[in-house]
Amino acid sequence: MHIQRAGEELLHTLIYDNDGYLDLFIANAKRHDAPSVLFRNNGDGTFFDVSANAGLNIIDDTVKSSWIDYDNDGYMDLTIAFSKKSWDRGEICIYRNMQNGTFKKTMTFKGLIYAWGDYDNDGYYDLLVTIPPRTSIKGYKFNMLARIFRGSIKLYENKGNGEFVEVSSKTGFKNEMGGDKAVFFDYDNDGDIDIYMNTYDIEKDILIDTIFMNNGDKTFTNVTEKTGMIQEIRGKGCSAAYADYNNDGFLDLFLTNDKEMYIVWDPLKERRKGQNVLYKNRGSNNRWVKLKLIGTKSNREGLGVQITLYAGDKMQYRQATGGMEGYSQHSSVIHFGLGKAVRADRIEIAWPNKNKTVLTNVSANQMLAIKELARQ
Ligand SMILES: [Ca+2]
Ligand SMILES: [Ca+2]
Ligand SMILES: [Ca+2]
Ligand SMILES: [Ca+2]
Repeated sequence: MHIQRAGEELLHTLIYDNDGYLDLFIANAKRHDAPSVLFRNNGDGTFFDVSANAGLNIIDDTVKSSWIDYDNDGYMDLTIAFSKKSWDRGEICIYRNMQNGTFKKTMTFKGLIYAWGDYDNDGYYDLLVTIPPRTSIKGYKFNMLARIFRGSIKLYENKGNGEFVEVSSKTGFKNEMGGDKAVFFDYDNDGDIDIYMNTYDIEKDILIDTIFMNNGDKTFTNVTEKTGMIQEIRGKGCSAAYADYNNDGFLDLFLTNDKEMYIVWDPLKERRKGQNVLYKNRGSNNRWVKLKLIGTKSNREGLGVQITLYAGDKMQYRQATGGMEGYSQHSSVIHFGLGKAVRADRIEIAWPNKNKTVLTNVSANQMLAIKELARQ
């Protein structure tokens, strides 16, 4: 494989044709004037450029791309965020995998940043889209004519029939100035995925690390103060990645930061460099279970695997994406919070090549390595 493209590129492996070999998608920034490219893995150490046939040779200004199977048909679909010069600053496009080697753009959402996660535990991934606020001119504090434009935080519920319904106000996102980088993860292990997000305080001119706790009833509550996160953020939030770095069963958070002052530019203020931050999760009495997937017939990393877990009266659903998330990489271990349950009653693992693994009565607070067994 020879890639003759310079500049910013976003590489993502996936299994778009479910043949057990990981393929490669590379998005490109428009200023480099080169299209995105999809390489099919031939399985013999070589790759073949299938971008044109797949309909993915796109020339546009890509901010982020990632793979998720939004319609649960077992084929990974592609999400791409493009930067635009409109008020909402971007467009998030969903390209559906048509199962025949081609992709079709099925949906477009206004916004710049996105994250996928099943917030209501119905087995379909929902989409969170954020737009940061901005000012009409730099140095707005010194110019009476300058205006501040609010950004937004929008949550779209996936109805499972191809329809997405906006539920932002109902779920509690209405007063924020806007959002930026966001990540879904169950920080308190109660079985409902929560959200980490950068939000803004325009007056103080700072970005705020914010945790929105999922209340389990389709609403979120800002619990940042309770979590003990530091509120004097040192810079422009760049990326967030979760992993249980100390193996205590609670997901921890690593944040990277660029130079401070994102929205407001003040010539009298020195732009200090942002620091990276590792937040250790203090945990609780809630229980958990972790899965490490080992593919044999499907790809070795288990990418594209769909996992459904039942504990008590709760169902949870995850897709294995290797932890890929735009500018950061989460742990690839599949993590479930179980709340007070002492076991998961049933865990169903659907591998990309249609093999199925079913586990029953799995005790809480352990990590299991799950090897794919060939169909009998
Ligand atoms: Ca799909
Ligand atoms: Ca859902
Ligand atoms: Ca939670
Ligand atoms: Ca931890």
